[in-house]
Amino acid sequence: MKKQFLIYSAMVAILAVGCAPKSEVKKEEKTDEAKALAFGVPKGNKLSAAMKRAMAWPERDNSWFIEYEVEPLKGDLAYEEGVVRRDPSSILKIDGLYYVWYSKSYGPTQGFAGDMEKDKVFPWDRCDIWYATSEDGITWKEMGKAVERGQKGAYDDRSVFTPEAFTWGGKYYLTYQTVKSPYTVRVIECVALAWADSPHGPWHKSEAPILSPSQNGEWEGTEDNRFKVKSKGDFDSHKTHDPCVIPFKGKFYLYYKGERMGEEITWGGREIKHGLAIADKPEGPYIKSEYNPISNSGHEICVWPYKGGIASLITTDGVEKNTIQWSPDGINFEIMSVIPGAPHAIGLNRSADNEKEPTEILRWGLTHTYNTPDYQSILRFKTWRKTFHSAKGESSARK
Ligand code: AAL
Repeated sequence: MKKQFLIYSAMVAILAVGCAPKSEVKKEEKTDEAKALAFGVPKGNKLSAAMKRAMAWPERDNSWFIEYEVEPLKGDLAYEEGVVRRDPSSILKIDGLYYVWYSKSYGPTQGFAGDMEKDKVFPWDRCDIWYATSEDGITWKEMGKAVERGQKGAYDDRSVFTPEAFTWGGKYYLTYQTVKSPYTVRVIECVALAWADSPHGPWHKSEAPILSPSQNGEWEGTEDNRFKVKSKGDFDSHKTHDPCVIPFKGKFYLYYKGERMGEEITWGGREIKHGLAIADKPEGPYIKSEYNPISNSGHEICVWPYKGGIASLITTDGVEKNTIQWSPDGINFEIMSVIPGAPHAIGLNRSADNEKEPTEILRWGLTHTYNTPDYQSILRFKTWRKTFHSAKGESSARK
């Protein structure tokens, strides 16, 4: 038993040192006995399964834990009935002005019961990518279309949506989702790229998608039903979504969400995982990582560089939803904190000093909300570190 405990303790120590960002590796690791006492385990007691898990977590560090609230935007991005504005990109600060790109469409959604050639099947169907600017991140001025759907017959002729933005080498890049008409249930969704010399465009679109689903499952029958499969294939066999490129370690890391043919409900949510594809140049080619999938949960991608690695806020689906994770290499992520309810579809403020502390980049940013099932609008969120809990009227002072 004692030997087992020693082997387990060694594993825990390796895990803790291996996982923690460099700055947080304490010079002197506490002994397991000291750790157990710090957790309030009575001296000499055995460790329950829960306490073994607690001891395997990185050093008790509160800096990854946040609370948040959302507020409506003002100006052109305030909620407008009849208009969909959703899935904001990262916010770039250029010459003192904030820029955001987003999906925009008009009118109600009919869904999949009618004519998929003519109807609008989702709020993100029949979208173009628009952009807006702001001096304070609260009041926004809509500037017009950035990237439009392609001509009939093109790979992006039906909808271009869910953009992300980054800059590199003096150029501006947008990555986004594409769909070719008709927008059926079984249609594949790909990722494309556009680039420009100015945030105001003109934008040059990639001739073909830069990332596509693996499509290595097999549909059963010809009914337009995504649950009927002979085989499911990889985690991204059906759709590749929510692209976000981070320049990292001299390469370009494209994080994305994979949807699977024959998707099921697992762990109480949709069967969703994140993938990574890496390129030497911003325009690609992007090669899917041999470590894919790099998450077991999640939905929209929300990733940022921190302490030489990559942090990721995982929301919505899967057993690890509502956690912030960190990896030293952009691939092997460990849970750092749990964030109840975490905002979705986040557009991060890329001008933040994100090395200041783990969640500095989350101090404020953009998210979206469903005002009605048909219409969504962009909101601002703000977060703060959770540092105390006290009853009404009770002092929160510790000394
Ligand atoms: C979002 C994103 C993608 C999906 C749809 C629009 O939450 O995951 O963008 O395709 O919903």
